[in-house]
Amino acid sequence: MIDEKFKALFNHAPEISSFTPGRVNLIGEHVDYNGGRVLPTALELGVSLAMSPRSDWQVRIGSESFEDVAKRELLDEATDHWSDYITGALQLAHAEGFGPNGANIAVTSNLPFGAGLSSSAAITVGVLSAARDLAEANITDTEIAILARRVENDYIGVPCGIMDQMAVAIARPGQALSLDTESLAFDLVDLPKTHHMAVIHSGVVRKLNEGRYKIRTEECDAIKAAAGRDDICQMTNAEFEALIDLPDPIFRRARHCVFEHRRTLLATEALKTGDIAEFGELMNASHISMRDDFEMSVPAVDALVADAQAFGAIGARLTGGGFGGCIVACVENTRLEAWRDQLLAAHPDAYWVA
Ligand code: GAF
Repeated sequence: MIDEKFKALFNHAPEISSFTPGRVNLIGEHVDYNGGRVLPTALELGVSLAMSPRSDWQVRIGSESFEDVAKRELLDEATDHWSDYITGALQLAHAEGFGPNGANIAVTSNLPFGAGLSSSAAITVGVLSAARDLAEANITDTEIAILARRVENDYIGVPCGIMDQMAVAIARPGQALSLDTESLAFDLVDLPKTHHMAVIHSGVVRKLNEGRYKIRTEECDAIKAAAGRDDICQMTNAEFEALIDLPDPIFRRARHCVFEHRRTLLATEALKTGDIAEFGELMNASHISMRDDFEMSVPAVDALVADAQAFGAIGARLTGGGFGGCIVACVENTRLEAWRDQLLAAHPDAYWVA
């Protein structure tokens, strides 16, 4: 499919093509830039990409979702255009010594727009991995994820953590990636076969570069300055309580970071021991913390989560960067269809993703 698309655009076959999944985070939100633990899993949906190198410092990018082929130069600065993610990734691959001197690229995605399912990480990781594989360079998936984060932080200008890039580079459907975002040590945990992790879009579109994500990272910087450490999620009770005089909302943001990290550790253990009821309760508690302490939810998402729980999910919560996007709910297989129909009937703007 993607190879055909590439041929139609560029009149020759690609030298490499690949698929990179999107991700959904099961628990552990806004802790990945604060030294905490996260638990994302890969989706079946994602980004397909085909590429062939050029030697003239030009980049040509065609996509199904956008009509024209974008014409960029390899060393272009970011222009706030969708093609920045690809140009930035190629530019960094080149600067690191393994990328080509330009490229033709076709890209298609079946991830919904503005959903918080890491389509941008799937693109940057996909481009960097394709460049690595073309050059047969000896670079690990973790190193690719670190480079992809640099594209977001330094080229695009979004101060995101490392979760999304690690998730799409390493996780596979059916397994959750239990990731220590400080050391980048990880292990893969099987998801229960008796339950689904359902992903539903609230209908509220959000973008990470629209400002509110950055404000949360700045609030966490204030906690870091007060605590004298970057890994604020790892604070003990005494260290956390010593911050009681921080002004509102900074203290509440700190409370979210410390307890969301601990919830994620407990949820990972619950998954490993098959305690799905406990896992669900931790998801519900995570949503309350995101809603009240981190204030990263919106009313449409809160209503969707409340009904997801009321209609029989074991647990449900907002997932991803927040301020709209998707919820994730843990639902028994046998109840999934009835649950979904009831939920979508009650929320006409919401739709089923995965
Ligand atoms: C976005 C960011 F890109 C991640 O790094 C992470 O902070 C997440 O929001 C919230 O957990 O997806």
